[in-house]
Amino acid sequence: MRFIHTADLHLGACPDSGLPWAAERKQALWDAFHTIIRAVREEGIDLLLIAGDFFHRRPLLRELREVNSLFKSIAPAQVVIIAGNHDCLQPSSPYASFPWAVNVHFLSSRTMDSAVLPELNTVVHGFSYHRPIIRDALYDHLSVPQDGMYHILLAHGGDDTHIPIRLNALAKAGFDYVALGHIHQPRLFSKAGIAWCGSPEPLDRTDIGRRGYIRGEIGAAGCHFRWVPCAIAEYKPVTVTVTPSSTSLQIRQMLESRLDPDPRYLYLIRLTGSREPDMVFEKETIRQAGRIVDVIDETQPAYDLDRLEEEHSHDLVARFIRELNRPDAGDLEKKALFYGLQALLPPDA
Ligand SMILES: [Mn+2]
Repeated sequence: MRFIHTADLHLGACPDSGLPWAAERKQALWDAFHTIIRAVREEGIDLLLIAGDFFHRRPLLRELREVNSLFKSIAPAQVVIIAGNHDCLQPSSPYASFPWAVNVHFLSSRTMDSAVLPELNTVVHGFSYHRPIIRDALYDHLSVPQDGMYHILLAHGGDDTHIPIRLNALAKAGFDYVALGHIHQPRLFSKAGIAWCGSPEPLDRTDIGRRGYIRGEIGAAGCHFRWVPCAIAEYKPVTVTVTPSSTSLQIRQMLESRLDPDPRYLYLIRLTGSREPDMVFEKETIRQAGRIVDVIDETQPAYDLDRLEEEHSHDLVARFIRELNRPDAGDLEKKALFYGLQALLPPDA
């Protein structure tokens, strides 16, 4: 029995909203779904598992019609879905009453339910979120019958406010495979047969690294699965160390030669090092170096402390510098020193 496990597609989300490529990013989430549907069709997949947060928020009726017609097109492959915290099943959601195709099994109950798939000798267990926050460890005390069928758990969560998950407890429950959603980075526990597949496309600038889905097989030899990359975009953090002579234009030119111009890469730039005390780096100038989602300035002002101490030998500034600029000063003291000097000194110091 061959399966594809996906989750956290967040259809309808708008990553990089306000940036010039935002429309492309929104479309990329739908493209990821189309890629998975194509993989099901072309690779002879029997079962498509969607472990929550299929939609970023309550789906629209027309969106459900859209996905349902694609699900219908991959029959006889079976599809099992649960709702996660983002697309949780509130009473007014069209999720609750949608007439799905016969090969689609939506586990809409708020308590453990199952989809029995006799043609695949498989039972998929799971339930849906009906509210965005669930603090109870609802997956901690499960066990499956030894009835000769394959048992899969479809589940969503893994942090304190979205069903805390203990891997040890899950591993003991006896599932052939546990298909998890909610965590956007892929995390595979091959021996335990448990995995978070991660989102197939990164959702925002904190979603660093590659994204994809899981393809697996359950048979007499047990369950084997691997992660398959499919994302169009990839967010990459880049740190730039500046010096007191650096300017915004220089940083932009340096980045132009350093960043891969392939539009799939989206960069998050972090500036570190020391700058002229009155230097303000212009983010818009730096951004022109490529597809840069943000520029975070963590530079420290390069004060000439000896000169300042001499010039201010009769006031608070010199005492402040002596107090904080000790050879054993840590990062916190250095920061306090820079912030303190910014506050104490007139703007043209
Ligand atoms: Mn989630």
